[in-house]
Parts: sequence; structure tokens; C-alpha cells
Amino acid sequence: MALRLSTAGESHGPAVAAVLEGVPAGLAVPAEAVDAFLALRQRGHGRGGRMRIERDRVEILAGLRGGRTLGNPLVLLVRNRDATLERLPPVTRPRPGHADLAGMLKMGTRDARDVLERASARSTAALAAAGAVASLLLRECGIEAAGYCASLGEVRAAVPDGDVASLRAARDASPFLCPDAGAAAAMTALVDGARAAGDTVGGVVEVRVEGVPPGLGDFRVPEARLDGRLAAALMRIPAVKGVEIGLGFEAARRPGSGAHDPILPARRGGFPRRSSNHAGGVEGGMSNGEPILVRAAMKPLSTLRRPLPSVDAVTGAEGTGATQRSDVCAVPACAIVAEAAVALEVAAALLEKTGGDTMAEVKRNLGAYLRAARRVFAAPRRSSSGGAARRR
Ligand code: EPS
Repeated sequence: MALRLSTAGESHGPAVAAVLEGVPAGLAVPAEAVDAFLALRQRGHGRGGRMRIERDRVEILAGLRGGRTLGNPLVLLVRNRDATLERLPPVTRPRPGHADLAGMLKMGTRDARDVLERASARSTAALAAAGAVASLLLRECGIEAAGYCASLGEVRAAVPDGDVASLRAARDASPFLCPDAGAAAAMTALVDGARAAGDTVGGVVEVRVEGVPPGLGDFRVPEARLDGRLAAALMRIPAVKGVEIGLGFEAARRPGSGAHDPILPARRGGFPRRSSNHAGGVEGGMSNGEPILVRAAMKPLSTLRRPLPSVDAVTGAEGTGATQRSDVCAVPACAIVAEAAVALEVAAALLEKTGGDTMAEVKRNLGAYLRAARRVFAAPRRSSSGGAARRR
């Protein structure tokens, strides 16, 4: 069954929720593991007053028995403590950069509240809860992902060359969820300066995924291409305006000889090795067995304390965009949301490859596939019929 996510909920309604279909039976889903991920999403220097109100916790309302998935749809609920929707005032001056203006026109309303409550990044709490479940599934299959902040404004982190475990440890120790501790001072100055100026800060987040088997995604059907799916998953996150995989836009500036990753002989029993990973783990729309490396650019948040020009939909008066409580910078949160989005997409592609109604079946099928795939580049054996080239 395909892995499929739906979310619901308004920013200041009673709760946000996720329905996640297609998780095989037998996966242990401890609420504490989901909660730890939700807590990471709430962190980051630059968050506003709302994050001091919320204490995100998941309530798993369906799909579990004895702490394990039944294979039924999961319902994941995260309650809003700031559930003030019915008391909040109308918003009539659309904020440049937000969904307000286009949403007012689309929905035929002069009150952007009808739009912004759903356009709010609060919905990413539900996405993160579902992503945490996807990460538990991936871990069972030897796949680990970590999302982290790679730059804020002009401040670029020197991301250490490390595995996911060390990246995660360094990330978790950082107020910006950035594995380069040396960048923290400049990032703090940037965010504090923006706060003082009534402005906001964007940045770039990166997700690294290790242990991904080759062949997830597809070269045969355009919409099944893993790169397209990862890009779409990241672009669906509010405020994301650009996505790169591996070298990304830099690949366009290089000659082919400097953009591709040489193929070296397999070590015994393994896959051919690569001496670099410019492809970011994806070639021809499929994972190639190297770590997946994707980046997403988050624009600065559009709620400004010193707002840009706007027009009032009720009075017609020229003025400025609505101001309200918000964050100065949510890039660290975006790193966690990006990790969730990527984990969900990789998990979906994995389950397409393996099939399986139970985790035992998924793992059995994955093991059989990997054994067969390793034989493709194994030293050819003599064969009386058909020859090595056609061996499956
Ligand atoms: C958001 C505005 C802020 C953020 C919110 C997203 O909320 P509020 O308007 O209540 O101050 O804190 O993010 C979250 C609530 C969250 O959980 O990430 C927006 O306009 O998108």
C-alpha cells in the first residue's frame, strides 16, 4: 500500500492532525520518539512568543496496538495550546510574501484570517509528527536522515564532513540546529539585529540521508523520479523557494568531468564505490546508494514588524501589511521539517521497492533485493546458458 499523508488543522484551532496511510504493521512507534522530534522543531534562536506557549506532544488516536502499528491508517494529533481561533481579529491588510493576498482573491474574502490560519507553518507540526514515524520505519531498514541549518542570511556554516550520527549530535547542541558551532556567534548577531530592526531572516537547510539502497525512485516514469519527488516534498514546506540536490546549481557551472562521480570497483560483496558524491545520491531519478544530500532555501518570514506597503481590503486605504506576533527566523525549524519531508518521501519510495504489509516482509524483501543487486557487479561466474550479462 502506498504511503500517503494528509494533514488538517488551523494555526489557532484546537489541534493540527496528520493521517498517515500505508505504514506496514509491526513498527514500534513510541510517542516519546515523536515528541522528541516535535521538540526539536520548536527550537531555534529567533522563534517568537508562540513557541513559549506551545508544548507539542503527539496523541496517536488510531493505528497502534501495544505500541506497534497495525498496518491501519495512523491518526496523529498535536493540540494547540494557543487555540484562540474564534477570538482572533480579522486581517484586512495582506502581508507581502504571505498567502494573504492571493488567498483573499481566491477565496473571495476581505479577511485574510480565513486564509492564513491554514497557510500558517503551524501545519508543519503535523508533518513533523508523520516524518518522525517515517524515520522510525527507515531506521528499521538501516536508513538514517538528519536535517540541519546550513546558512542564515549571508552567514554560511562550515558543515563538517561527517556521518548522520555526528551531524545530528552537533546539530542538537546548537541553538540554530547547525552542526558548525563556530557559526553561532554570527548567526546570533544576524537574528538579534533583524529583531531590533523589525525584520526577518531566511536561510538554507540541508538534509543528509545515509544507508539508502540503490534503485529507489524510477527512471521509467517521470513522476516517479526520486529527485522530482524530493524537490516537490521540500517545496511543499511553507516559505521554501528553492531546492538543490547534490551540487545543484553549481553543476551547471562545471564541465562534465568535474560534475560527475567516478565509479570505482566494488569492495568484496559490495556495490561499486564512488570517489565523490556530487550527484547527492540521486542519478537518473533513482537513489544510487550514496548518501542523499538535498538543500532547501527558505525565504525570510513575511510577517514584518516594520511592514512593507499594502492595501486594506475593507477601506481601500493605502498602508502597510498587517503586523502580528511571529518569528524573526524559523530556519532551524525548517531543517527539522525538511528532514521529516525527506524521510516521508524516502520511506514512500522504499515501500514501493519492497512492498510488504508487515515490517518483517519489508525487511525480508529489502534483504533479498540487496542480495540480488550485489550480484550484478560480482565477479562473473561461468555459465553454460545465457552468459553472465543476462544473469538476474
Ligand atoms: C506563523 C506565525 C507564528 C509562528 C507559527 C507560524 O505563529 P503565531 O502567529 O501564532 O505567533 O509561531 O509557527 C507555529 C505556530 C509553529 O508551530 O511552527 C505563520 O504565520 O506561519
